[in-house]
Amino acid sequence: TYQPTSADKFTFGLWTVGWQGRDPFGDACRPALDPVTSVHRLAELGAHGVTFHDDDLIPFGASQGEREAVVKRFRQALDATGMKVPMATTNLFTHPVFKDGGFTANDRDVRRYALRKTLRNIDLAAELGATTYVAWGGREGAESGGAKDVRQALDRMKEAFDLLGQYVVDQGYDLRFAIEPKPNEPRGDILLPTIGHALAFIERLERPHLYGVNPEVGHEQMAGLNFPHGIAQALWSGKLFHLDLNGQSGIKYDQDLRFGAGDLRSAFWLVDLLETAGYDGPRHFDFKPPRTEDLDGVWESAAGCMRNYLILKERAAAFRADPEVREALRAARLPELALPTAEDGLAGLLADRSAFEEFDVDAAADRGMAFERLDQLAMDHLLAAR
Ligand code: 3MF
Ligand code: MG
Ligand code: MG
Ligand code: MG
Repeated sequence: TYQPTSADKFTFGLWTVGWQGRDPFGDACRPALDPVTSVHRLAELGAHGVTFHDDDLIPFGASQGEREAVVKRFRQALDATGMKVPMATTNLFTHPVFKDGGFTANDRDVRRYALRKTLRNIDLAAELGATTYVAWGGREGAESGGAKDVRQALDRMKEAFDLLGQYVVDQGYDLRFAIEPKPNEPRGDILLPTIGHALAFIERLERPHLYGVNPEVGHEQMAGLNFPHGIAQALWSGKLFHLDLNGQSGIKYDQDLRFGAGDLRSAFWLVDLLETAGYDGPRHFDFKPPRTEDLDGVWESAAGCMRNYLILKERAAAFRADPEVREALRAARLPELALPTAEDGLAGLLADRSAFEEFDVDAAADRGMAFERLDQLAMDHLLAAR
């Protein structure tokens, strides 16, 4: 019946259902949503939890008293519904002070402010039981070549993440960081634009084990990249700490469609991968119900994200269980890819005449790979034609 439960670990950013529809060309077209309402509505729909930027929950510039009152009410909603907060993050992009970035702004005072704003929300994240802290550096970048010394900006980015890591260790928090790559928008070019850039950056940090990635479907697709392939490499690296599920149709602005909309074939392979690779973190949705929708449409869109995930999970499981698929996988020699290429070692490889001197190159070149049959079986399962 595709009815989600808490065990499915579906989570939503407060900013997703709460998006009022403000875009570069148009004003808000929906009322502001009280985070407490969102917690209750999402719980009713079967979600496991919510996530938030500091400013989604506590209005920017709120006094200490206001802050405490907001957190208290929010906590009560969590307690009443059983909803969790597995992840939190910082808004270092909305206020004009961050127009040239947070951790890598040319202005040192802005960088120090960005770090303090982040440290403050890390305390709240830990207090609410979050174990992942996401960092999306949407304003860390440039529109023109001379405006940013990228090597120095990366030094400042490393400095910021090392300080945050030190803080978490000093405080004894059970919290790891997940860097969210995006190639562009709102900056012309953003630093750490793809999963691969982020993975390489992490290895330069003082405590690499504390940092992973939070890849978003649409962000990689904006760069023309294959999202399941990126997720596979993140998993292979032990770095898939969290992810942002949504939908995107090709290389264009960040569409944030509900999960399953956009590139459906990619969504199928993504769910297949997550469900077979042992990923047990949240299935987190970072989408935007289109501006055309009223509040009913917002909840319809949120429910659709979860429903589509569960449908794809069922379709992917049917694909894997189908005996014809197993035969097709064998015909496509997937089991052979799992074998080491030279378990006999370099000496064995060099001594093996059948590997080179006597290798029948033409016969090997003539072998078909039978991938089209395999892919059609996947298509049949995806379209429920089997
Ligand atoms: C922008 C995003 C961000 C991040 C968010 C999470 C506002 O394209 O994807 O959403 O996901 O900052 O931390
Ligand atoms: Mg995101
Ligand atoms: Mg995004
Ligand atoms: Mg997006």
